[in-house]
Amino acid sequence: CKESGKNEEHVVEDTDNKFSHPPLVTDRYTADPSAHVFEGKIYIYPSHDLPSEVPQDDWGSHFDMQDYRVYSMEGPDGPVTDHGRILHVDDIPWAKRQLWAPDAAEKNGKYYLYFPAKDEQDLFKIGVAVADRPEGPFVPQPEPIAGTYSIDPAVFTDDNGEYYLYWGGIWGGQLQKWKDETYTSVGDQPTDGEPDPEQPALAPKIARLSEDMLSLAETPKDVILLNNDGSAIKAGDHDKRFFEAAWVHKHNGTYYFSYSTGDTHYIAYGTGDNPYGPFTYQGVILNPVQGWTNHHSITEFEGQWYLFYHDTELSGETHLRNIKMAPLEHLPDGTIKTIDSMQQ
Ligand code: FUB
Repeated sequence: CKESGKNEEHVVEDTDNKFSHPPLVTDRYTADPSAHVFEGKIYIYPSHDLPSEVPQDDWGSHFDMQDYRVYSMEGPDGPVTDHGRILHVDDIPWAKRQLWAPDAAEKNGKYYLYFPAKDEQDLFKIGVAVADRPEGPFVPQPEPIAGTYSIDPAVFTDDNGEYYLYWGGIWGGQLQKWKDETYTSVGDQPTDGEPDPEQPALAPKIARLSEDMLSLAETPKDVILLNNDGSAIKAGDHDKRFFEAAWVHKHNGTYYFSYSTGDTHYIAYGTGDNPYGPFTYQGVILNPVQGWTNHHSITEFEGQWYLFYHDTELSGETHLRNIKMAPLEHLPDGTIKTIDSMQQ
Protein backbone atom coordinates (compact mmCIF):
# COMPACT_ATOMS: atom_id res chain seq x y z
CA CYS A 1 0.00 0.00 0.00
CA LYS A 2 1.00 3.63 -0.33
CA GLU A 3 -0.36 6.88 1.00
CA SER A 4 1.04 9.69 -1.07
CA GLY A 5 0.60 9.99 -4.83
CA LYS A 6 -3.16 9.71 -4.48
CA ASN A 7 -5.35 9.70 -7.53
CA GLU A 8 -7.40 12.64 -6.22
CA GLU A 9 -10.20 11.98 -8.67
CA HIS A 10 -10.99 8.70 -6.98
CA VAL A 11 -10.38 9.47 -3.31
CA VAL A 12 -13.51 10.05 -1.24
CA GLU A 13 -12.79 13.00 1.04
CA ASP A 14 -16.18 14.72 1.30
CA THR A 15 -17.07 14.00 4.91
CA ASP A 16 -20.41 15.82 4.51
CA ASN A 17 -21.58 12.58 2.94
CA LYS A 18 -23.22 10.05 5.24
CA PHE A 19 -21.50 6.74 5.64
CA SER A 20 -23.59 3.74 4.56
CA HIS A 21 -22.52 1.37 7.34
CA PRO A 22 -21.37 1.87 10.96
CA PRO A 23 -17.93 0.82 12.24
CA LEU A 24 -17.97 -2.64 13.85
CA VAL A 25 -15.24 -1.76 16.36
CA THR A 26 -14.98 1.71 17.89
CA ASP A 27 -12.47 1.41 20.75
CA ARG A 28 -9.50 0.55 18.52
CA TYR A 29 -8.48 1.02 14.92
CA THR A 30 -9.00 -2.06 12.79
CA ALA A 31 -8.51 -2.74 9.07
CA ASP A 32 -8.24 -5.40 6.36
CA PRO A 33 -11.06 -7.56 7.82
CA SER A 34 -10.85 -11.24 6.82
CA ALA A 35 -14.14 -12.82 7.88
CA HIS A 36 -15.04 -16.51 8.09
CA VAL A 37 -17.84 -18.55 9.59
CA PHE A 38 -16.34 -20.91 12.17
CA GLU A 39 -18.46 -22.95 14.60
CA GLY A 40 -21.62 -21.14 13.40
CA LYS A 41 -20.30 -17.64 14.22
CA ILE A 42 -18.70 -14.89 12.15
CA TYR A 43 -15.03 -14.52 13.10
CA ILE A 44 -13.14 -11.47 11.86
CA TYR A 45 -9.34 -11.39 11.64
CA PRO A 46 -8.34 -7.75 10.97
CA SER A 47 -5.14 -5.75 11.03
CA HIS A 48 -4.79 -3.72 14.25
CA ASP A 49 -3.87 -0.16 13.25
CA LEU A 50 -1.81 1.92 15.68
CA PRO A 51 -0.94 5.61 15.82
CA SER A 52 2.61 5.50 14.50
CA GLU A 53 5.81 7.33 15.42
CA VAL A 54 7.27 6.10 12.13
CA PRO A 55 7.32 8.85 9.49
CA GLN A 56 5.06 8.39 6.49
CA ASP A 57 6.78 7.19 3.34
CA ASP A 58 5.89 5.64 0.00
CA TRP A 59 6.61 2.15 1.33
CA GLY A 60 3.80 2.47 3.89
CA SER A 61 6.24 2.31 6.84
CA HIS A 62 3.72 4.21 9.00
CA PHE A 63 1.40 1.20 8.73
CA ASP A 64 3.42 -0.03 11.70
CA MET A 65 1.15 -2.66 13.17
CA GLN A 66 2.46 -4.88 15.95
CA ASP A 67 -0.22 -7.40 16.86
CA TYR A 68 -3.43 -9.12 15.86
CA ARG A 69 -6.75 -9.39 17.69
CA VAL A 70 -9.80 -11.44 16.74
CA TYR A 71 -13.48 -10.48 16.87
CA SER A 72 -16.64 -12.58 16.59
CA MET A 73 -20.34 -12.00 16.02
CA GLU A 74 -23.22 -14.44 16.64
CA GLY A 75 -24.85 -12.91 13.56
CA PRO A 76 -24.67 -9.88 11.27
CA ASP A 77 -26.52 -7.66 13.74
CA GLY A 78 -23.88 -8.16 16.37
CA PRO A 79 -22.86 -7.56 19.07
CA VAL A 80 -19.14 -7.75 18.30
CA THR A 81 -17.03 -9.65 20.85
CA ASP A 82 -13.35 -8.71 21.21
CA HIS A 83 -11.40 -11.88 22.04
CA GLY A 84 -8.22 -9.93 22.66
CA ARG A 85 -4.71 -10.26 21.34
CA ILE A 86 -3.91 -13.48 19.49
CA LEU A 87 -0.36 -12.80 18.31
CA HIS A 88 2.34 -10.11 18.80
CA VAL A 89 5.32 -9.40 16.56
CA ASP A 90 7.68 -10.02 19.51
CA ASP A 91 6.42 -13.63 19.64
CA ILE A 92 7.29 -14.33 15.99
CA PRO A 93 10.93 -15.44 15.81
CA TRP A 94 11.56 -14.33 12.22
CA ALA A 95 9.47 -11.14 12.11
CA LYS A 96 10.80 -7.63 12.75
CA ARG A 97 7.91 -5.28 12.01
CA GLN A 98 4.71 -4.43 10.19
CA LEU A 99 2.06 -7.08 10.72
CA TRP A 100 -0.16 -6.32 7.74
CA ALA A 101 -3.39 -7.91 6.50
CA PRO A 102 -3.93 -11.48 7.80
CA ASP A 103 -6.33 -14.31 6.99
CA ALA A 104 -7.40 -17.50 8.77
CA ALA A 105 -8.51 -21.02 7.87
CA GLU A 106 -9.87 -24.06 9.70
CA LYS A 107 -8.93 -27.67 8.99
CA ASN A 108 -9.81 -30.72 11.08
CA GLY A 109 -10.55 -28.63 14.18
CA LYS A 110 -7.33 -26.61 14.05
CA TYR A 111 -7.12 -22.95 13.12
CA TYR A 112 -4.39 -21.36 11.01
CA LEU A 113 -3.57 -17.65 10.93
CA TYR A 114 -1.63 -16.52 7.85
CA PHE A 115 0.05 -13.14 8.13
CA PRO A 116 2.67 -10.95 6.40
CA ALA A 117 5.54 -9.30 8.25
CA LYS A 118 8.92 -7.82 7.41
CA ASP A 119 11.93 -9.95 8.35
CA GLU A 120 15.36 -8.75 9.52
CA GLN A 121 16.24 -7.87 5.89
CA ASP A 122 13.06 -5.77 5.62
CA LEU A 123 11.55 -8.22 3.16
CA PHE A 124 7.90 -9.10 3.54
CA LYS A 125 7.34 -12.84 3.99
CA ILE A 126 4.22 -14.78 4.98
CA GLY A 127 4.03 -16.68 8.24
CA VAL A 128 1.55 -19.06 9.78
CA ALA A 129 0.47 -19.58 13.39
CA VAL A 130 -1.66 -22.44 14.74
CA ALA A 131 -4.41 -22.62 17.39
CA ASP A 132 -6.95 -25.09 18.74
CA ARG A 133 -9.67 -22.45 18.86
CA PRO A 134 -10.71 -19.73 16.37
CA GLU A 135 -9.97 -17.09 19.03
CA GLY A 136 -6.47 -18.46 19.64
CA PRO A 137 -4.01 -18.16 21.21
CA PHE A 138 -1.99 -18.75 18.02
CA VAL A 139 1.51 -20.22 18.13
CA PRO A 140 3.70 -19.04 15.24
CA GLN A 141 5.94 -21.34 13.24
CA PRO A 142 9.63 -20.47 13.72
CA GLU A 143 10.19 -19.53 10.05
CA PRO A 144 8.08 -17.90 7.35
CA ILE A 145 6.44 -20.25 4.85
CA ALA A 146 9.19 -21.29 2.42
CA GLY A 147 8.64 -19.84 -1.05
CA THR A 148 6.43 -16.94 0.08
CA TYR A 149 7.10 -13.23 -0.13
CA SER A 150 5.12 -9.97 -0.36
CA ILE A 151 1.85 -9.40 1.54
CA ASP A 152 -1.88 -10.00 1.96
CA PRO A 153 -2.31 -13.78 2.27
CA ALA A 154 -5.82 -15.14 1.68
CA VAL A 155 -6.87 -18.77 1.96
CA PHE A 156 -9.66 -20.24 -0.15
CA THR A 157 -11.13 -23.63 0.80
CA ASP A 158 -12.59 -25.43 -2.19
CA ASP A 159 -15.52 -27.86 -1.99
CA ASN A 160 -13.14 -30.79 -2.61
CA GLY A 161 -11.25 -30.04 0.62
CA GLU A 162 -8.20 -28.44 -1.01
CA TYR A 163 -6.85 -25.21 0.48
CA TYR A 164 -5.23 -22.54 -1.69
CA LEU A 165 -3.07 -19.64 -0.53
CA TYR A 166 -3.20 -16.42 -2.56
CA TRP A 167 -0.92 -13.49 -1.88
CA GLY A 168 0.82 -10.41 -3.25
CA GLY A 169 0.76 -6.64 -3.24
CA ILE A 170 2.70 -4.13 -5.31
CA TRP A 171 4.62 -0.97 -4.29
CA GLY A 172 4.89 -1.13 -0.45
CA GLY A 173 3.97 -4.81 -0.71
CA GLN A 174 7.21 -5.45 -2.70
CA LEU A 175 5.73 -7.85 -5.30
CA GLN A 176 7.39 -5.86 -8.10
CA LYS A 177 10.81 -6.67 -6.61
CA TRP A 178 10.39 -10.44 -7.11
CA LYS A 179 11.17 -12.10 -10.45
CA ASP A 180 11.13 -15.88 -10.92
CA GLU A 181 10.76 -16.39 -7.16
CA THR A 182 13.94 -14.36 -6.50
CA TYR A 183 14.25 -10.93 -4.87
CA THR A 184 15.80 -8.42 -7.25
CA SER A 185 16.51 -5.01 -5.81
CA VAL A 186 15.32 -2.99 -8.81
CA GLY A 187 15.74 0.70 -7.93
CA ASP A 188 14.90 2.58 -4.76
CA GLN A 189 11.31 3.61 -5.45
CA PRO A 190 8.27 1.44 -4.75
CA THR A 191 7.25 1.68 -8.40
CA ASP A 192 10.69 0.58 -9.68
CA GLY A 193 10.43 -2.93 -11.07
CA GLU A 194 6.88 -2.56 -12.37
CA PRO A 195 6.33 -3.59 -15.99
CA ASP A 196 5.95 -0.89 -18.66
CA PRO A 197 2.35 0.33 -18.96
CA GLU A 198 1.70 -1.64 -22.17
CA GLN A 199 2.97 -4.90 -20.63
CA PRO A 200 0.74 -7.35 -18.72
CA ALA A 201 0.29 -6.24 -15.11
CA LEU A 202 2.05 -7.98 -12.26
CA ALA A 203 0.12 -11.04 -11.13
CA PRO A 204 -0.78 -12.11 -7.61
CA LYS A 205 0.34 -15.60 -6.62
CA ILE A 206 -1.39 -18.86 -5.80
CA ALA A 207 -0.16 -22.17 -4.40
CA ARG A 208 -2.06 -25.14 -2.99
CA LEU A 209 -1.31 -25.67 0.71
CA SER A 210 0.23 -28.87 2.05
CA GLU A 211 -1.83 -31.39 4.04
CA ASP A 212 -0.59 -29.88 7.33
CA MET A 213 -1.38 -26.30 6.15
CA LEU A 214 2.14 -25.17 7.07
CA SER A 215 3.86 -25.12 3.68
CA LEU A 216 3.24 -24.74 -0.03
CA ALA A 217 2.45 -28.00 -1.83
CA GLU A 218 3.55 -26.66 -5.21
CA THR A 219 5.58 -23.94 -6.90
CA PRO A 220 3.64 -20.65 -6.82
CA LYS A 221 1.82 -19.75 -10.02
CA ASP A 222 0.66 -16.41 -11.40
CA VAL A 223 -3.04 -15.59 -11.10
CA ILE A 224 -3.81 -14.11 -14.51
CA LEU A 225 -6.46 -11.40 -14.87
CA LEU A 226 -7.96 -10.87 -18.33
CA ASN A 227 -10.08 -8.25 -20.02
CA ASN A 228 -13.33 -9.63 -21.41
CA ASP A 229 -11.76 -9.78 -24.92
CA GLY A 230 -9.28 -12.32 -23.55
CA SER A 231 -6.29 -9.95 -23.50
CA ALA A 232 -4.17 -9.56 -20.37
CA ILE A 233 -4.97 -6.55 -18.17
CA LYS A 234 -2.06 -4.17 -18.68
CA ALA A 235 0.19 -2.64 -16.04
CA GLY A 236 -0.92 0.84 -17.13
CA ASP A 237 -4.61 0.08 -16.65
CA HIS A 238 -4.76 1.28 -13.04
CA ASP A 239 -8.57 1.04 -12.87
CA LYS A 240 -8.39 -2.72 -13.40
CA ARG A 241 -4.97 -4.08 -12.58
CA PHE A 242 -4.23 -6.02 -9.40
CA PHE A 243 -2.59 -4.02 -6.60
CA GLU A 244 -3.20 -5.95 -3.31
CA ALA A 245 -5.89 -7.58 -1.13
CA ALA A 246 -6.62 -10.83 -2.99
CA TRP A 247 -9.75 -12.73 -1.94
CA VAL A 248 -11.55 -15.71 -3.50
CA HIS A 249 -15.09 -16.96 -2.95
CA LYS A 250 -17.22 -19.43 -4.87
CA HIS A 251 -20.87 -18.87 -5.77
CA ASN A 252 -23.04 -21.15 -7.92
CA GLY A 253 -19.93 -23.00 -9.15
CA THR A 254 -18.14 -19.80 -10.26
CA TYR A 255 -14.86 -18.69 -8.67
CA TYR A 256 -14.73 -14.97 -7.89
CA PHE A 257 -11.27 -13.40 -7.53
CA SER A 258 -11.57 -9.94 -5.93
CA TYR A 259 -8.81 -7.45 -5.18
CA SER A 260 -7.90 -3.82 -4.58
CA THR A 261 -6.76 -1.65 -7.49
CA GLY A 262 -4.64 0.41 -5.04
CA ASP A 263 -4.08 3.90 -6.39
CA THR A 264 -7.52 3.96 -8.06
CA HIS A 265 -9.06 2.62 -4.83
CA TYR A 266 -11.59 0.09 -6.16
CA ILE A 267 -12.40 -3.41 -4.97
CA ALA A 268 -12.68 -5.06 -8.39
CA TYR A 269 -13.30 -8.67 -9.38
CA GLY A 270 -13.01 -11.24 -12.12
CA THR A 271 -14.58 -14.67 -12.53
CA GLY A 272 -13.18 -18.04 -13.53
CA ASP A 273 -13.98 -21.75 -13.54
CA ASN A 274 -11.23 -22.96 -11.19
CA PRO A 275 -9.16 -21.58 -8.27
CA TYR A 276 -6.09 -20.86 -10.43
CA GLY A 277 -7.88 -18.73 -13.00
CA PRO A 278 -7.50 -17.06 -15.38
CA PHE A 279 -10.14 -14.69 -14.12
CA THR A 280 -12.01 -12.40 -16.49
CA TYR A 281 -12.61 -8.88 -15.21
CA GLN A 282 -16.28 -8.21 -14.41
CA GLY A 283 -16.40 -4.88 -12.59
CA VAL A 284 -16.37 -3.15 -9.21
CA ILE A 285 -17.64 -4.63 -5.93
CA LEU A 286 -16.86 -1.62 -3.72
CA ASN A 287 -16.34 1.94 -4.86
CA PRO A 288 -13.51 3.98 -3.26
CA VAL A 289 -13.89 4.49 0.48
CA GLN A 290 -12.69 7.35 2.67
CA GLY A 291 -8.94 6.75 3.04
CA TRP A 292 -6.31 5.56 0.57
CA THR A 293 -6.44 1.81 1.10
CA ASN A 294 -9.39 -0.38 0.18
CA HIS A 295 -9.31 -3.98 1.45
CA HIS A 296 -12.12 -6.47 1.92
CA SER A 297 -13.33 -10.03 2.38
CA ILE A 298 -16.51 -11.79 1.29
CA THR A 299 -18.26 -14.56 3.17
CA GLU A 300 -21.67 -16.24 3.41
CA PHE A 301 -23.61 -16.53 6.68
CA GLU A 302 -26.94 -18.36 6.82
CA GLY A 303 -27.59 -17.93 3.09
CA GLN A 304 -26.73 -14.21 2.88
CA TRP A 305 -23.42 -12.97 1.49
CA TYR A 306 -21.56 -10.11 3.20
CA LEU A 307 -18.74 -7.77 2.24
CA PHE A 308 -16.35 -6.79 5.03
CA TYR A 309 -14.25 -3.69 4.37
CA HIS A 310 -12.72 -0.69 6.09
CA ASP A 311 -12.70 3.08 5.82
CA THR A 312 -11.45 5.92 8.03
CA GLU A 313 -14.73 7.25 9.41
CA LEU A 314 -13.49 7.32 13.04
CA SER A 315 -10.11 9.00 12.50
CA GLY A 316 -9.93 10.68 9.09
CA GLU A 317 -6.35 9.30 8.97
CA THR A 318 -5.44 6.86 6.23
CA HIS A 319 -3.46 4.54 8.52
CA LEU A 320 -6.08 4.51 11.33
CA ARG A 321 -8.97 2.57 9.88
CA ASN A 322 -12.19 0.96 11.10
CA ILE A 323 -13.82 -2.23 9.84
CA LYS A 324 -17.39 -2.39 8.52
CA MET A 325 -19.74 -4.88 6.85
CA ALA A 326 -22.45 -4.70 4.20
CA PRO A 327 -24.82 -7.19 2.53
CA LEU A 328 -23.49 -8.29 -0.86
CA GLU A 329 -25.76 -9.32 -3.73
CA HIS A 330 -24.97 -11.71 -6.59
CA LEU A 331 -27.26 -10.70 -9.44
CA PRO A 332 -29.03 -13.31 -11.61
CA ASP A 333 -26.42 -12.94 -14.38
CA GLY A 334 -23.63 -13.81 -11.93
CA THR A 335 -22.29 -10.28 -11.54
CA ILE A 336 -22.08 -8.55 -8.16
CA LYS A 337 -24.03 -5.38 -7.37
CA THR A 338 -21.61 -2.53 -6.67
CA ILE A 339 -21.59 -1.29 -3.06
CA ASP A 340 -21.01 2.33 -1.98
CA SER A 341 -19.59 3.10 1.45
CA MET A 342 -21.22 6.55 1.29
CA GLN A 343 -24.96 7.10 0.83
CA GLN A 344 -25.50 8.47 -2.69
O1 FUB B 1 -2.96 -2.76 6.37
C1 FUB B 1 -1.72 -2.67 5.70
C2 FUB B 1 -1.91 -2.80 4.24
O2 FUB B 1 -2.80 -1.79 3.78
C3 FUB B 1 -2.57 -4.08 3.79
O3 FUB B 1 -1.73 -5.19 3.83
C4 FUB B 1 -3.01 -3.65 2.46
O4 FUB B 1 -3.89 -4.52 1.82
C5 FUB B 1 -3.61 -2.30 2.76
O5 FUB B 1 -4.92 -2.41 3.25
